[in-house]
This record gives sequence, structure tokens and C-alpha cells, in this order.
Amino acid sequence: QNYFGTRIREISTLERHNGRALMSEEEMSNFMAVYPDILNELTEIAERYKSEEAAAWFRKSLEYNLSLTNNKNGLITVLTYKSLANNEELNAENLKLARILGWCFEMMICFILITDDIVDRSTTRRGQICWHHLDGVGLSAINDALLIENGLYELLHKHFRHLDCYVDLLELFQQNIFKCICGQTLDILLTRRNVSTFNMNTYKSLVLNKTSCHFFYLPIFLGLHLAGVRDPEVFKESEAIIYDLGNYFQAQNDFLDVFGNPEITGKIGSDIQSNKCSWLAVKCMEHASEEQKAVMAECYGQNDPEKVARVLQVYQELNMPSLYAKYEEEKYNRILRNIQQTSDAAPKDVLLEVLNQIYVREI
Ligand code: DMA
Ligand code: MG
Ligand code: MG
Ligand code: MG
Repeated sequence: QNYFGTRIREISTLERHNGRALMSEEEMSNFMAVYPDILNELTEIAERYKSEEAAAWFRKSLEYNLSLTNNKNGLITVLTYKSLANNEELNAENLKLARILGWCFEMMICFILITDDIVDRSTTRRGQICWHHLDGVGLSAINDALLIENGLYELLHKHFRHLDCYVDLLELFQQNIFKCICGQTLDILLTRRNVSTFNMNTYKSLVLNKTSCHFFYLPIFLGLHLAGVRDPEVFKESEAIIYDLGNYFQAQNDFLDVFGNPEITGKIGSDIQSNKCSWLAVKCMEHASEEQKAVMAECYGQNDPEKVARVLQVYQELNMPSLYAKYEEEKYNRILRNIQQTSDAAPKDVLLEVLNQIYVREI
């Protein structure tokens, strides 16, 4: 049962721009149908470098880690392409290309999550043990993350090199990966500051980099470029909404870290212990009394169950779940309104579908 069960039904009745942008089971199974080819091709590429043992390891790490992403983000690229490509271009060959591009994007999420779980000292993701935490993996996970990142460019080279948009695709990956890792760097640096210094401006710039640019900007912009969209206005309109979606998505991720059910989220939250500049911490400091602020300053970011419990108590005193529910309600309505106001040239239906997917998200 979703935390906001009642809202789901309401959204499912939303009208959509056209039928192309739904994350249907059929769409997902078409996307998954490309997966065995992706694995085989990447293994073959690695084998070419005359190391069968390394290639087999690469395949193993790909299989394990790609199962830890939700695969839905890669689908965003496919939906964007389908939504904006000309009808005559929507053939099996081009759709396969869009799906391959979606898998390149999944590889990007995958390698970021491997490193994210190492620096966040996470132990589980999607109910499975994090890659670096497995016996026989350990710190070699860092090397595996690099393998997956660079494998993505091999796949891109193999399938997209002949296209006019190749350089755009390459630059999109390189620039957004850099931005995302800058965001991750800020995330790490902020854990070294006292919670009393956290504020919404810092949070927004953190999220803009670590979340928005890679989770939403990249898959949508990849699809736009593959579809041959040139109008700068489309990119501009989409960008503003994507940043808002990213903000909402990360606030929800931060909320679930503390208030989510680990059996559903598949991961054990640790933002309080690791002193994360999270939405909850920032909002809490905005609303806290002097006394509550003092408790936060003393107890936030400590790996001590008693101190964590005191932070949780402050969160409860301030009724953070209902503050979050109010935020979510407002955010949802504002993003919805903004999507409705974009021009028809923008990927309206994809943005709406992403909003819908975030809203019903449990993990
Ligand atoms: C999410 O941060 C951002 C990236 C770039 C993974 P996070 O560490 O809060 O994510 P999660 O809660 O999934 O570990
Ligand atoms: Mg993390
Ligand atoms: Mg993190
Ligand atoms: Mg989190």
C-alpha cells in the first residue's frame, strides 16, 4: 500500500497528450527484450581486449548491478523518442536504437549507484546486498563502476557513431556525469558540516546536480536528441520542469530514507547517522525551536542509536510526515500545472508520465 494511496487513483484518470508515453508492461517488456543483446555485446567488446576472465567478471557485475536499478529510467528515453520522433521514423530499427540508448542510460545510473552506495556506506539496495558489500567484491567495486561507465561509451560508439546526433549524445553523457559527480562531491562535503548550517538554498543546488541532471534531464534530453528535436524552446521548457521533478524526487527519497518501510524500499535508511543534508534535516531546522535546534546540533550525524532516536523524536514533534505530505501536494499540483502550460512541441506526455511514476513510487 502506497503512503498516499488515495492520490494514485486520481492520477490514473489523468488525460494524456497521446498514448505513446505510457510506461506500460508491454513497453517495459520490449525494453527488457533488448537486455540480453546488451549483455552479450558488452561481454564481446570486453573479450576483444583478450581477457576472457575480465570479460566474464564484467558480465557478472553488469548482471548484478543492472538488477539494482529500476529500469524505468531508461524507458524515459524510449518514451521521449516515441513521443517526438516523426511517424515515418518510428520503425523497429529506430525503436531498438532508442532502447539501446535507454540501456546506456541505465548503465550510467548503475555505476553512479555503485559509488553512491560505497560512499554512503549502504548495505542493501532493492532488497539485495550492495555490490561492494558482497564477499569477493569489496573495493574492487570501484573498478567495476569504472568498467560500467566506460562500457557505456563502447555501446554508444557501436550503435550511434554513424548518426548526426552522436556528438550531442556523447556530450550529454559526459557533461551530466560530471555534474552528477560534482553533486555527489558536495553531498560528501556537506556531511562534514553541522546540521545548523544546512538551508534550502544549499539543498537546492545539491539536488540540481546530484539528482535532477542525471535522473531526469539526461534520459529526456537523450530522447530529444535522438528524435532530432532542434527547437531550443523545447529544451528550455523541458529543463525547467525537469529541475522541479528532480527536486521533488530527491525530497521523496530523503523522506523515505527515514519514514519509508525498508521492506518496501529495499534499503535501510542512514541519512541521519551519516549527517546528510536531506530535505527532512533542512525543513526540520527551518521549523525547529531553539531547544530542538540544540538537540539536532548535538545528535544529528552520530552513529549512536540513542542520538538517532532523539533526532527522530524531533522529527515527530514537528510532524514531519504531514509537513512532507503538504509539500508533496503543493509540488505535485505546481508541476502538473507547469506541464499543462508547456507548448505542444514539448514532451508533455513524458513529463506527465514521469510525474505520475514518482507520485506512486514506493521505492
Ligand atoms: C541520490 O542520493 C543521488 C544519487 C546520485 C544516487 P541518495 O544517496 O540519497 O540515493 P539513495 O537513497 O538511493 O542511496
Ligand atoms: Mg545513497
Ligand atoms: Mg548518496
Ligand atoms: Mg537517499
